[in-house]
Amino acid sequence: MIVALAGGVGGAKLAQGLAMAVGPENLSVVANTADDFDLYGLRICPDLDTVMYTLAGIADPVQGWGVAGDTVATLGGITAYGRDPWFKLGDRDFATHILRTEALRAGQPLSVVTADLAGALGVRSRLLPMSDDPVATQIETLVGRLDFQAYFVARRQQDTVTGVVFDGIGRARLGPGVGEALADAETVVVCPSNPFVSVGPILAVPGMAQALAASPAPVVAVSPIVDGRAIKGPAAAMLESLGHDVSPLGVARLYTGVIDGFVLDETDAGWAPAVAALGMEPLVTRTVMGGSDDRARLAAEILAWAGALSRNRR
Ligand code: FO1
Repeated sequence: MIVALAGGVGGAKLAQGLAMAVGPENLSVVANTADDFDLYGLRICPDLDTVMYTLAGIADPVQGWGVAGDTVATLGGITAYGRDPWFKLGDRDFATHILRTEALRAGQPLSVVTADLAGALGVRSRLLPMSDDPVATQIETLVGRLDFQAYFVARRQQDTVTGVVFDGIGRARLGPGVGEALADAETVVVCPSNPFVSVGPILAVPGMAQALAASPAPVVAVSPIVDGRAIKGPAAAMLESLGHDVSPLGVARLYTGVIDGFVLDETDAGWAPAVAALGMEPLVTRTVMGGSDDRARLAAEILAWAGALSRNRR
């Protein structure tokens, strides 16, 4: 079993590549749920949905999130009532949130609801929420503490980030199946997702560090920073404002003690010796993923390399 730890779009792309490389049944994806929030009375789980739609082959290829070709009639109706449609939910996407909310209200845990929704869309990999318990990322900024999606979408990541808080993390338990997947894993891949707000919450769930440490698998991470920039989103700005190097090395340092190997883009080959000096094996390759060929090639390359890595993180 291959286990991927994934946030949103970058995580979903590599997860799809891994599914293609090893067969979807041989992949479990542990997804961040700390971006989840309530809107219009519905439970929205952006990272779970981004991974689910991507693995189902129906994700919007341009945005990376939402459903390809989705319409926005419902949002149009909401706008007609004078509300600001600040979070773009397509009509088909609304169906996911409606059914999820109905099942959660009926008492089903998020892990069960997610498995049902993903299964109905034909996803054959296991999609595991990091926790069934609610955790909410809050971003400390110069204008005060903001809910994650207020920072990320409504205010377009314009605020300087001074801290990140995972509200509820102390009470959260690992999602069902997560510990078992890690115990069975051949390789664990930390996807090229934001280390603070996508991977950070997953690693912060009580029990996760122990489960990773106890896993027999090598743990490898892929840099979300290429040539000094984030592939997508605010990772570079966060590294800078939180006092880290805006480089693959800055990311690798955050994973010290957690990972055995670190994948850098070929444009960042010069950082490989410094990554190796952290006690991690570096792999330099082309990490920027366009279409499915790129995703499958990168995934296969990572797995072939990681399979020969020794566990050296402790
Ligand atoms: N991201 C945006 O930048 N703007 C949006 O309006 C938006 C809507 C949206 C709807 C459903 C969904 O599953 C994801 C959506 N995202 C949107 C992406 C999401 O906010 C972020 O990618 C993650 O939360 C960060 O990983």
